[in-house]
Amino acid sequence: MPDLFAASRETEGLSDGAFLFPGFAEGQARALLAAVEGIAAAAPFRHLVTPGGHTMSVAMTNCGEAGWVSDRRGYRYDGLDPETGKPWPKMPETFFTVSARAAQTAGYENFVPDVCLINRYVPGAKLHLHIDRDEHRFDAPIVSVSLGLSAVFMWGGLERTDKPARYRVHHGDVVVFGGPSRRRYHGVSPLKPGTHPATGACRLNLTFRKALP
Ligand code: MD6
Ligand code: FE
Repeated sequence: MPDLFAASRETEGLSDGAFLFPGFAEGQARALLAAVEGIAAAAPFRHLVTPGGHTMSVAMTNCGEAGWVSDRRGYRYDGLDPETGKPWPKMPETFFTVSARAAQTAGYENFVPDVCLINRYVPGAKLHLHIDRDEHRFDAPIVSVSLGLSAVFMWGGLERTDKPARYRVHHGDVVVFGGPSRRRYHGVSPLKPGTHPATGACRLNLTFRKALP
């Protein structure tokens, strides 16, 4: 079958210190998805409530030493899952290897994440423009792996009003951003309906961070 994406499936520099690597994690996708199933069995996906009282359309869970959570009190990293009262599931070995390899390819050596936030999008789910600002370590990049249905990733600037560029992210694509791009606004447009052989009718996104001091 001809590869209709061939022309655009090259590494893209998004901005200083930020890259999109098409298909970078495709070979590990099955293993990553199997691991997500195990994590979700112990720490189920849930729709968090924002401090403003809105229920997020994206369902989330975490693994690692802490997890990103939100409620009426605010956003934070918590060592315990508030739903179960237990620590988050351990970060699987494949998560460390894939994220470190991607970070290194982007020029960030020795990336060892302590948290992986797992986002699940069904059709219509979206993520408003935001900055990832709840982590302690802004010297470390964030590595983001897309699995399943494709989505439009919005890549903004340092101000909320900067008009974002739009990139389609597909199954196995990896975005790494750090350095001068670490505090850029970004988001995900409402997911279009569809089915993907690996995930069915959803998109999963793994974001690896160094969140703890
Ligand atoms: C997503 N990603 O792609 C949402 N944050 O589903 C993020 O919010 C994100 O992709 C920080 C770094 C990379 C990301
Ligand atoms: Fe983010």
